[in-house]
Amino acid sequence: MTKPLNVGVIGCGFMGRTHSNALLRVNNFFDLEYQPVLKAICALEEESKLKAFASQWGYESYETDWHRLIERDDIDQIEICTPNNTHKEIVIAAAKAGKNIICEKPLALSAAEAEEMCVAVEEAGVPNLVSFNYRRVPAISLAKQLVDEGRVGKPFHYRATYLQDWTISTDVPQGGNTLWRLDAKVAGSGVTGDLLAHSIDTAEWLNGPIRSVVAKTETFVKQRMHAETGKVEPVRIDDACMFLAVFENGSMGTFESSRYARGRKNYNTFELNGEAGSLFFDLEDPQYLDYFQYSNPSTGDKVEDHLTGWKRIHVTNFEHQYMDRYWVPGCTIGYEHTFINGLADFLKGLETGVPAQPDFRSGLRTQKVCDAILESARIGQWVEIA
Ligand code: SOE
Repeated sequence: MTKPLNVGVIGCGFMGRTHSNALLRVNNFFDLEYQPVLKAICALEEESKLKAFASQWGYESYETDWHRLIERDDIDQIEICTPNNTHKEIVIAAAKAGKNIICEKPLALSAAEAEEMCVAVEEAGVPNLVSFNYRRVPAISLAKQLVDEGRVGKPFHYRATYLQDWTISTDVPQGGNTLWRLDAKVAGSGVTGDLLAHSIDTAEWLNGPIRSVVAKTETFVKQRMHAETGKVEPVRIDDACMFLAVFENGSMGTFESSRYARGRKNYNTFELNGEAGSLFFDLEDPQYLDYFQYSNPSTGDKVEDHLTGWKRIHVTNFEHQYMDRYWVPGCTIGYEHTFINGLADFLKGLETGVPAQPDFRSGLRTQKVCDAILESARIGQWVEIA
């Protein structure tokens, strides 16, 4: 017998859809004690649009004011899919009301805000998760497993890129629907909070904490029309950011992110080079993890010979994390499944009492690194992570 878990989702854009889909599908694929019920969708939308969204995704009701949603006794869990500048207030209210909370990334506009949010959920004792969905790509889970098994060994280099190209045109306005990502007041930062936050979360998960960074940011288009005011306004987000990092384990990192990399749509890659082996992943080819083995992790003996080379692992076997829940080996899953997998982990955490990660406290790390990057770009010096 499953237990119903009544969910209210706030936001009905791109992320509102990914979360709605996960809520609908999770029990089809995972055996879980809890069964989400799509109780209410909430957004600041025209009523007709909201009604259409509710009916398309099967929500029982809709709300136009998130305060009202949080006050409702028939809601157990809140999922926050709204612009970044709204996260803190919603989280604090939802925590006070005793709701479980899943919040989209980046958790907050700054580490100071994120700290307040951590305190709120910890004082209220409510389960919480930051939705860094790429941890739930099976090939990235496999990378984590290989690191934990010692197959990379002592790490030397971590190299990440996160490239897109959708803001190159000077005609793209800032502000409003989806384009709030270009408005610093709403997004907090540009590629640093939006894209590098993903790269940092993955990097720290695989390679441990970053100790210090030095960064350079650039804003290529200095002014854009603001969709809400109709006026041309200065652009204050970072369009591109490059930073160097030193990890606590002594390895060195390079990170590059841009929304001006013509032809790159969601090119999120990483490579980790260690003494025993190397790993490479590319989100535009997400079914594969590339692995180079130099030595045996248990004996340390060199295994390199004339057949040695990079191995492309098609991550679709039942042995690969999450893949036994889906089809048969060789048959792939996609972007939307990373949200289903994340929700399944969260619901399992409710069941077992072992919280899914990254919870807010762990997500705060990424926020601190983002703050340090922006500070370093501002002062032109290395900055230690607080
Ligand atoms: C930005 O274009 C964006 O939608 C990010 O906000 C998401 O987090 C990323 O996964 C895809 O790109």
